[in-house]
Amino acid sequence: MASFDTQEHQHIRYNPLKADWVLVSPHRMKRPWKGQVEKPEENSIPRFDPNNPLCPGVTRSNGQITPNYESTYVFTNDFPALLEEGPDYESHDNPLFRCASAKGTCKVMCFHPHSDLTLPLMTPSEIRAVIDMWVEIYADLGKKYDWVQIFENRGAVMGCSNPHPHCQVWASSFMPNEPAIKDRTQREYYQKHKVPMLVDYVKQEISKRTERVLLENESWVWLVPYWAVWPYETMLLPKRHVPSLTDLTDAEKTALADIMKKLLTKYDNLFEVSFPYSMGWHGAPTGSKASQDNNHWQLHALYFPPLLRSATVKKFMVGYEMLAQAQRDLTAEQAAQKLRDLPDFHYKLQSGEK
Ligand code: H2U
Repeated sequence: MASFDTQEHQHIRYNPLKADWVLVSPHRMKRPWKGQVEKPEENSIPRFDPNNPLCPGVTRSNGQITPNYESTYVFTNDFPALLEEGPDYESHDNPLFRCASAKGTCKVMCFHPHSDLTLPLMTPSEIRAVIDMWVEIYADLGKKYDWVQIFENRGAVMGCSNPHPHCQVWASSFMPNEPAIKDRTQREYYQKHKVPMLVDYVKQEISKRTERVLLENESWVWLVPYWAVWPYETMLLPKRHVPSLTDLTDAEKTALADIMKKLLTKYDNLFEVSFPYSMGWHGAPTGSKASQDNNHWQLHALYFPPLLRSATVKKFMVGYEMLAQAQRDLTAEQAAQKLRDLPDFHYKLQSGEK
């Protein structure tokens, strides 16, 4: 019997943040592939579309006119999943039929007045304006709500309905499932080891186990987490202990803009397509939870891209994933190698396109 090798032999890996496991099957990478590999035609997006309500000067569904903004622009979603007002209710008497009222607000944030620009094609100072607005919204909505979820769905394949560069912010009176689990696991780790889990994790990744590290600058590290599930899933983390977006220094925000431009360029270069993903920020909870000890929290951004083999072949989380647990063929280390080797100059700029 050959000795165990994570790049050759099937195994399960533990995600300490989510307290769950992923099945890794590297031997399946050797199977023949007869599926599509070609690159689709990219739809050209006009800089300004008089019918797109996210463009400056265009009328939204509710009749309001989007102002002639020149940087970022935030408005309340006309079709929000969470409303600020509603009757209070709580019923936990029957363990099978628990229910509680939920309140919140949903915002849409445009990154730039031009529809044909994505984050990697923006200048570092334009990206810095996006970061500053993220910090402002998080601080503002965090005064009232326990959780502020900033997220970007990029690409139609991720259900994004509008090509204009934008993200959404949903703030809620309750802690959603994903951060609630991470609050527990990080607290338990902190109590046991006296250091925040993700501070410890980053320290070990950059000092001892560099095979999953993709990019680093003075303040940030971009890596494929050991427990990644999606083929090219990554995390972006500060090097020092930073519980939330509002704890970032001016220099860290500038360094964040710089590393975001590079990492998003590498993502686009992988299949020479505007790389679809869902991304978002997780950090210390807010609202009524801001006064508790949140030192166990470490700020991090998560990137979940669905693409697997090419611009057209995506991974489906179905079958075994829905019924048993997540599974991947490409190892985290193989994905890291591919991403690391890509140029950090955008393919569209290489070919002279704007
Ligand atoms: P997505 O493409 O990520 O779904 O974001 C677009 C959001 O913009 C979507 O949630 C909102 C939609 O409800 N929207 C408005 O609030 N008003 C409009 O006039 C158009 C789109």
